[in-house]
Amino acid sequence: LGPFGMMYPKDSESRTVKLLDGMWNFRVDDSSNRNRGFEEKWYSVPLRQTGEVIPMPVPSSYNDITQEKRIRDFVGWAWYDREFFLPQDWTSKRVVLRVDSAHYNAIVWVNSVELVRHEGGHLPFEGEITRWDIPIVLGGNNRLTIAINNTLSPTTLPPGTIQYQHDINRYPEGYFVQNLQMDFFNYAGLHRHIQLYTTPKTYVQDVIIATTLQGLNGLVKYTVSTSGQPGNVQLAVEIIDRDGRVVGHSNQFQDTITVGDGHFWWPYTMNSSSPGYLYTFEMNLTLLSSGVSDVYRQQFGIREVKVTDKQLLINDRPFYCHGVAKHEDSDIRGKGLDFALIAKDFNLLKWLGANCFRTSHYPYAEEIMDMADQQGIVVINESPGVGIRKANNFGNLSLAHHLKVMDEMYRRDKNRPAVILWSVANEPDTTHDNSIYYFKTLLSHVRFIDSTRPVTFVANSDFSSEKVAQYTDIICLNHYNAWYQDCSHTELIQRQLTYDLRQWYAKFRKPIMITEYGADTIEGFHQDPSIVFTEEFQVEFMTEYHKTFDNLRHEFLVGEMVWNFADFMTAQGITRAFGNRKGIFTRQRRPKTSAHLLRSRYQAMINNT
Ligand code: GCB
Repeated sequence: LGPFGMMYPKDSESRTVKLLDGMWNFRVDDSSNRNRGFEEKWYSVPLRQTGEVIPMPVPSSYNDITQEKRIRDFVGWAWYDREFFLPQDWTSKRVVLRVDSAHYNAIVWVNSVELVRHEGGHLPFEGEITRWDIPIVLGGNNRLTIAINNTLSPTTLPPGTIQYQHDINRYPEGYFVQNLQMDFFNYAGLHRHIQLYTTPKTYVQDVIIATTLQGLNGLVKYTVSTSGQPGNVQLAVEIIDRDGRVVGHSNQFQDTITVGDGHFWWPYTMNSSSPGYLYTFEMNLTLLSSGVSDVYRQQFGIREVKVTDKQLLINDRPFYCHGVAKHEDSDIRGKGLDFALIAKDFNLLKWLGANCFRTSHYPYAEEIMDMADQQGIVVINESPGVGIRKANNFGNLSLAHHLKVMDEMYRRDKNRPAVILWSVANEPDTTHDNSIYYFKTLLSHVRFIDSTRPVTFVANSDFSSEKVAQYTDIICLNHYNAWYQDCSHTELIQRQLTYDLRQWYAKFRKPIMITEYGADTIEGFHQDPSIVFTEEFQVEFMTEYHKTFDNLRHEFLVGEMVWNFADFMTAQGITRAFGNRKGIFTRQRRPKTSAHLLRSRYQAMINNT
């Protein structure tokens, strides 16, 4: 996992955070070999970026910002740079640059020297800029350059392919397109915050907190790792409740603290008076020779997740997930982090009465995960392993990268109470023989690094040919009866869905969750009797699914999630009119009729729990 725990940068007595959000310089490298930026060293300080650079907001996807198709649909290296000032009084500090998300491959330079590289678009990475070989200027300006490449290949996550066209009568020389194996636009850019933060030279690197319940008490087992040697440093740990009371403490790097009569972390639908209760785990590390301390405060919740053969239990009580599958997606900013959008989406989740969402189909921003922790919204945390369908996606290179991504996800989100389930992939071809070794290895690896949460993948295979589901803890299924099969025939939904789910249960004997069901619907389209794409059809379609869910809920069904929370952008194609329109909200978050249907269903469920 590397030495660092990827703790989220936070201000404290010993740490300062400086955000580098704002307008950066930007250009795409659309030269014929797509390599001009490296040949001309666009990262080098005296040259900076040559040619025309344009202002580009960070965080944001770059695709929808300009009026140029070549930028929207660009495939290759895009270059960002900016200056930043380093205060003189950071002299005795360790200074780290953290990139919360850069899609997909990224190389970072500080003052022309390469700082760090990273593969993967949805997880943070960082590098220490006070490293000996980086010529930083304290009390002056420095230059930061980040080149990102959004090309998806058979070994990236998500995978994709580059298809060259060799017919020179019909295509110009070297013509290629990026083919996707997923149903969302491949937005690219510096999608989340870029931050600088300081720590003392001896600092807290990471903390892993795992909780269990013992009657009314919470057992908080933790491991703190630090850059200092045990004999040279002293650690003080305190657990502090919401009212600022110290309810537990220790001086050990590894220990179990009992929090008597603890406030457990509950989903808001299971305990509306005190949902999402978070404690603070405060670490104070002192270097004995100098007396310099590092202070870091990590939020956590006391809760326990268990799975039986037909139930999902949170704190030993059955939990039924009624929620949505989402995307990070909106007008103009694409997948760019936006606090207004985050707040709006959580307000809409509450308005609906949703108690859970899936991070389909990649890890979401940490700021979104924080809201889920705080508000008691349960999260199925999904990796970017979407569309692993071709035989060459099951190779060793793909697997090695997928294992690394799961490590990075765990490293980032391990202490989040909201995360109750890891999903390693969405709709892989698990009827393929090559998928068995791939997924057995992946699922057992995740169980090995995290024994406190169940693990799954999201399937859309037929129960009869499924080869991997037996290795999961919960079966997650996407079903599109009366949409992709028997289109428009809502009268078949109950029969087909009931048959299928019972077969799945009979074969695997594990709880089942429906992680997707939905129908494309254009707001304002109406017809009675309903036809596909109308608001009436979406309502009728969902109503049939709901009847089935209600029948199976008391047997083995542990959750339902509509596809999708909101309309979202996809690649252009003849089946997608302005993107995927299965949202119950429009892309601008306006409710379709179906949102009202779901709201009355979910609100009634809350009142019955
Ligand atoms: C699915 C995929 C999702 C698609 C959806 C659809 O099964 O998991 O990414 O967007 O179907 O609408 O086709």
